[in-house]
Amino acid sequence: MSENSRPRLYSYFRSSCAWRVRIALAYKGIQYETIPVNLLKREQNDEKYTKINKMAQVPTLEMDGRVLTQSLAILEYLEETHPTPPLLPKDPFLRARVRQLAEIIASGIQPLQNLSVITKVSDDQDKRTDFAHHWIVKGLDAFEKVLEETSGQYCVGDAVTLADICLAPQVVAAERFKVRLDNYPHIARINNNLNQLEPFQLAHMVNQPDTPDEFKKAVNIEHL
Ligand SMILES: N[C@@H](CCC(=O)N[C@@H](CS)C(=O)NCC(=O)O)C(=O)O
Repeated sequence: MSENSRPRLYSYFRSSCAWRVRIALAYKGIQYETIPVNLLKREQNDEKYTKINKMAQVPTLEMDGRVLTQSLAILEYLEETHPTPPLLPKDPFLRARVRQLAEIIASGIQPLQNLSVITKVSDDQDKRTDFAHHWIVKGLDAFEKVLEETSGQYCVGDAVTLADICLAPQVVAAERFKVRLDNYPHIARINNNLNQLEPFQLAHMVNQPDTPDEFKKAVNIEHL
């Protein structure tokens, strides 16, 4: 890996964590190569891959001759190395608000819907869905309440931030676990606004090199 080569993102089309990084890369106009890691085929556990990602998860980003894991750490790195366009507000309190919202999803929801967690919960698909559903509802209830105070066009005011980057993939995961958005008017409204933006469309799971055909057909990209 040379310092000047194009960044390489180890990604899975439906992974909400890899999806966050895809949005940030697209938002900041950084060209990159996707290296698919098929989570259902357990490619994340391949010995070669766990050498670069000790948690056996996606995403992993190879950039500037170095390797980074953990999506929020990667997002912060991209923000610091490519500050324009920004994904954090200037005001320290609002920056904390953005991180507060991002953490609700990244720590409070996503780990509890993650493949390796729900497969430990039960062999029964319905029980797995119930488990993930419970935690998604708890987290989105809290997220929606914070949005009552912080949101404008997007999660915090009228500029896209890391909170929005966490939200858009989480909404799709919520729908997958049968959580309806009717109870979340702010989340639904903001998600709709985000889906109009090109970086969010480029990063969407239906638009990836490893997206299976049935997922490409399932969503009409023009109406994202
Ligand atoms: N905290 C990590 C979580 C990464 C993570 O859970 N990735 C999921 C996909 S969203 C994964 O690779 N799951 C594979 C598995 O559970 O075996 C991050 O934000 O990058």
